[in-house]
Amino acid sequence: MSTVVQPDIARAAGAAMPTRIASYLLAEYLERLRVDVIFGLCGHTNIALLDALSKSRIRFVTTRHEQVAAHAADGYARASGKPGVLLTHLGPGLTNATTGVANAALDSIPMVVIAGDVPSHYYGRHPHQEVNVHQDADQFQIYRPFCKRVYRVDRAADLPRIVERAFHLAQTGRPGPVLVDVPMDIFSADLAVDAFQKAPAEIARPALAPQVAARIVDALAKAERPVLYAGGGVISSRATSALQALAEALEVPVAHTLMGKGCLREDHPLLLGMTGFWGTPIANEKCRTADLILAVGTRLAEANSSSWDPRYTFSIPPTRLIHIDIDSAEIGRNYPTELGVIADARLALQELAAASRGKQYRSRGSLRQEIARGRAEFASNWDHQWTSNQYPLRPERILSELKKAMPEDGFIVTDVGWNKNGVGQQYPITVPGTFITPSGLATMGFGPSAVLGVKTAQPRRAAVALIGDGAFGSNMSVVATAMEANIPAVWVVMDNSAFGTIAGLEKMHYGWSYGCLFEKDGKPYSVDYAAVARACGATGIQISAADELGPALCGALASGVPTVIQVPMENAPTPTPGYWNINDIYRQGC
Ligand SMILES: Cc1ncc(C[n+]2csc(CCOP(=O)(O)OP(=O)(O)O)c2C)c(N)n1
Repeated sequence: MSTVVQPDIARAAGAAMPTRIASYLLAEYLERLRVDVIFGLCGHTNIALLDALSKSRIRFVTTRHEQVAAHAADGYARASGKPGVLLTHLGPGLTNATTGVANAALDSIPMVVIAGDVPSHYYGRHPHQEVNVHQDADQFQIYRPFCKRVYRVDRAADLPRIVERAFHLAQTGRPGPVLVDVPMDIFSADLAVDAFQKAPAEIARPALAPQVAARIVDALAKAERPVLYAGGGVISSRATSALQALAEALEVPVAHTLMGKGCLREDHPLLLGMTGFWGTPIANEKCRTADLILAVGTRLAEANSSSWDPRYTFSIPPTRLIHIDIDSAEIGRNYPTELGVIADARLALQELAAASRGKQYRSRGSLRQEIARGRAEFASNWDHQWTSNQYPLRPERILSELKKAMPEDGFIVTDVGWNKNGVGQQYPITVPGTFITPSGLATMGFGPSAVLGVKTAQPRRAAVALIGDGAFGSNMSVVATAMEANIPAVWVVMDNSAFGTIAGLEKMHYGWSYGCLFEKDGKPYSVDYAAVARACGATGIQISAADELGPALCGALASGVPTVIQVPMENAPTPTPGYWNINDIYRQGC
């Protein structure tokens, strides 16, 4: 009987092929994949890789909580276009990072998570921190619901193949996180010096066939009230120029999701704005009354679709829907679809733009005037607040000061709360990709940490985290990390002494905000976040009058020092022109 021997193992064991320790080979392989920064936190299971990283060109940014590292890796991926890389310890390290990795997954962000694990020779015996309640050495399964693939490396010889697969899968198709769970003995195993050879293949993304493009362009040209609807896929695939060319060629207005914001310059005459609960009335109305919508790179998810209620944002049918997405699972899920296309948003929109050049289309009548009027009418509800001197400040005043202080290509990183909803609805973004926000999982805690990754990816551009005090308070260690790693991020803390958005919701339905306010003995309780920043060696500024904010922002951006600007703010709700079904669910009484 012949014995089948794995060639890599045979080579590793044979005298002919020199070997080296796997972690050093891995670090060099990551360098060759152009990984230049890894965010993470140490543990006894991953220090072998840390030592290898210390001898590489890769920068390791140590955070003080794995959720921070995960969001930072996510922010880095969004701002660089490259996969984010996260390194965690086993058990509590991996579980601490779950929220950040799941958030990246639901926003289709490419990420490779490398986690240490228990020594493989102790699987199941409960070595220190093993997760084995249902199965031996089971920790990697914790990531299964939201990772594209979870790998546990059971043999050293598999490490090169699995790491290559992880980088391949994270970036191809619909991007997302992949877990590589590495038992610590495998980091220290011997591998043949040439074990890490294969690099992820270059991928030609799926394009749109010219005859399909001609059909779609024809449908748009003949439609009476067509709308282009752009999701985050348009931003992440860098398809905004093609979208603009298509919109202009056929004079079709453009609405967008939260993550699609920035798909057209905010002052473009064909831009309708964001749809849904926190959208704009003109975007909701034009989508609801459209005869044809071409949706690109969007999940048509609940918040942007007003809980799919046909009275508010989309009424499909009678509206016809053509939907282009990289993920076939998105097509036809929420609405009947006349034509679904699996394609990369940029390639598809480029093909459509080319096919639409010079094409005759139906008169759009007074469309541009209607858009201008609709947008101005809505803005008149709140634009007078842009100059409000009120103290605590109006949130709109904070936006206006930020707009004035920020270079056009600066990044605004939000969290959840007024910041996300208000920026999505009201802030004029003019450069695609400069609005970075958590949408799918919408986790509180994203903004303060993600800005670290954004600024690391684009050190020469401004990066401001616009966040609530709830979010900032949930992990203030970001300031210490910024100091240690010399990441001059700026945090603007919109301080309403509450989980304000939820406090407002509870107040509206139940008449009070029990459990949502920051209070001590029945009185508002406020943390001096600026002092916390100073305690970390960063700059901390307390705003005590509205006109102090502008100079504080300009100074912070120019200083090159991590800065926290604490801005007392009224808890004013974001206007909600759309609908959210939760508001029909709450019931009061016993
Ligand atoms: C981890 C997490 N917990 C809870 C929520 C629910 N939630 C949505 S908005 C919000 C309030 C956020 O408060 P803050 O950061 O102060 O911003 P504000 O609403 O006051 O603008 C909460 C708790 C969430 N999205 N994520």
